[in-house]
Amino acid sequence: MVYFEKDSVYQSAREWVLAAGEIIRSTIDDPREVDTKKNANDLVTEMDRKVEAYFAEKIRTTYPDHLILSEEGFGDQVDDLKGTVWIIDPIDGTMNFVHQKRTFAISLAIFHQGIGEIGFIYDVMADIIYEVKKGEGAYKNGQKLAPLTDKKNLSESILMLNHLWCTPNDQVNHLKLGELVRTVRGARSYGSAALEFAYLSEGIVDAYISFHLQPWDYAAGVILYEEVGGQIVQATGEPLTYLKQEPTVAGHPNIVNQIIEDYIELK
Ligand code: 2AM
Ligand code: CA
Ligand code: CA
Ligand code: CA
Repeated sequence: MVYFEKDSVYQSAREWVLAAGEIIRSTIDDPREVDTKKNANDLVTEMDRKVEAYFAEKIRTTYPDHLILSEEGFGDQVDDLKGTVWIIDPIDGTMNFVHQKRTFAISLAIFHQGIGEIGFIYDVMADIIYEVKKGEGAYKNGQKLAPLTDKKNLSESILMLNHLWCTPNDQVNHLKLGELVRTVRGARSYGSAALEFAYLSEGIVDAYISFHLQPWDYAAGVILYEEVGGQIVQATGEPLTYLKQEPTVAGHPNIVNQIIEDYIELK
């Protein structure tokens, strides 16, 4: 049995998230080289790598038996969630970071023996930290987030989505997107999956569809959102695996199944 000292791991992680945020904030206006990854709009900067390297160094020094699953290559090969695994996106919303210098987040989750125990989503420029210890409440800057109690209809919901889903793609055979955006009250696209989960957890938006999320995009978000009673599943309705890219539907429990059954046809 691997010993897991939740409170002290939590305190370390929180300290590192805030410190990493300060590194980003203090250099936000510096000139910046932008590289591309899979395509011309898939951006990455030295800061993405620097922040991830910062976490990797801290974790490996302090907790040498923990594993890291992360976006920019400083992590480990992680094939299952045995032991303690840190799932990290150093900058979620790199395009916002580069173009808008706001609305991006550090997303950090800690799993122990397959269970999401700790999550942080840090809106760096707004200095807003969303944090959760499983079973002990979800918080936004120290204020406890209320459970999602009111019943929700799709017709009075705000839906978050990526505009690319109005174009053909290789995962979804048919998304009745026109019908869906007509049914909901409004649609939004913030460009940071982690912040979109944070907004869901605050209850200021009600649903989110995304068909290509990686574990580091959603790991902290799932822990936070489930703590207030939100639901996040694959577009098939199955639970997320945290180990591969997967289509994701999140929302108020009243409406997740309705979106999956009435509006999405997977390939
Ligand atoms: P990133 O900024 O860490 O890459 C933008 O709609 C959201 O989708 C962001 O959370 C972004 O994370 C993520 N994203 C962008 N491109 C992606 C890709 N090719 N695969 C998975 N997630 C992606
Ligand atoms: Ca990226
Ligand atoms: Ca991301
Ligand atoms: Ca990222």
